[in-house]
Amino acid sequence: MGKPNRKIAMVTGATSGIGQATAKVFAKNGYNLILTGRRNERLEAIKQKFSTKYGVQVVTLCFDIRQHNDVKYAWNMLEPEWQNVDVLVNNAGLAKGFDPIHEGDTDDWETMIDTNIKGLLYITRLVSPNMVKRKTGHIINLCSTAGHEVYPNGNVYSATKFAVDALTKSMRLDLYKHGIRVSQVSPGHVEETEFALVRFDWDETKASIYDDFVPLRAKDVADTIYYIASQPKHVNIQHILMMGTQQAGSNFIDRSGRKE
Ligand code: NDP
Ligand code: 8X3
Repeated sequence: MGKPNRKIAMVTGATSGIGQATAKVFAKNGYNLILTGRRNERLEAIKQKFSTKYGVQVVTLCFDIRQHNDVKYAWNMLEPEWQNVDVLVNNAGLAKGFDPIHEGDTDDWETMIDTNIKGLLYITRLVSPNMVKRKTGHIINLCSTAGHEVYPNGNVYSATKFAVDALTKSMRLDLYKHGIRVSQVSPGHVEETEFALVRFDWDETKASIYDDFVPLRAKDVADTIYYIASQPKHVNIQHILMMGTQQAGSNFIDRSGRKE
């Protein structure tokens, strides 16, 4: 891949859902892309589609974000010009399981902590030094309503998103003096994603959680992320908390039917 001649957006977890929709909106707006995920076939298909349709350059990095050495290796394989990321969207993440604390699966807990907290940190640690060097850059973290309030059986997932909220705030304190913006988006339920399927181990019945109300769509969140990224340089939108109209909080959903 040659030298990029326009701005670069790096989106983690771009093989599905919010990450894929975010990659698309940045591509539509002329950004070159670095896209990450574990499913290489999907990454390659998205690369092919976006580079053809939008005329942008796309680099794919296939790794498990929990494996620090693999993340470092992939990053170090990038040509130096590609390491000058303008916008980093820390999106890769997941919920696994929906059990009360005394019945929780500790492997699920490890997966969520390693992905949502440690993975986000590994990426940020690699990408942010060049932002500091260049005195420019924008980091946008995917939090959740679950990062601000808890709900029954949400325990460890919520804890990881409370951690993301703390990291967004503390990253901003560390980086604002270097001209770097740090922002966060906290959506409620979002369909057109694999989130519920992953949480419930691909059990489609259990994952049918959007049948009786209209949640946000992946594109709604992607457009919000792009809105944050496209403000003038002196403006930092620190946080957007967003839900579908039929949701008023983690524990308040109007499930009386989909009001399209
Ligand atoms: P999806 O399951 O559709 O997408 C998750 C993405 O994260 C995939 O691209 C997946 O890629 C990637 N990912 C997961 N685990 C790993 C890993 N170990 N290594 C590398 N990549 C990984 O879910 P969403 O789009 O909904 O989720 C995106 C973010 O939004 C998450 O942080 C989630 O917590 C947050 N969120 C989601 C909400 C929702 O209701 N959907 C609401 C609020 C926040 P691959 O499998 O190819 O590795
Ligand atoms: C995803 C939204 O309510 O399932 O972060 O935790 S919720």
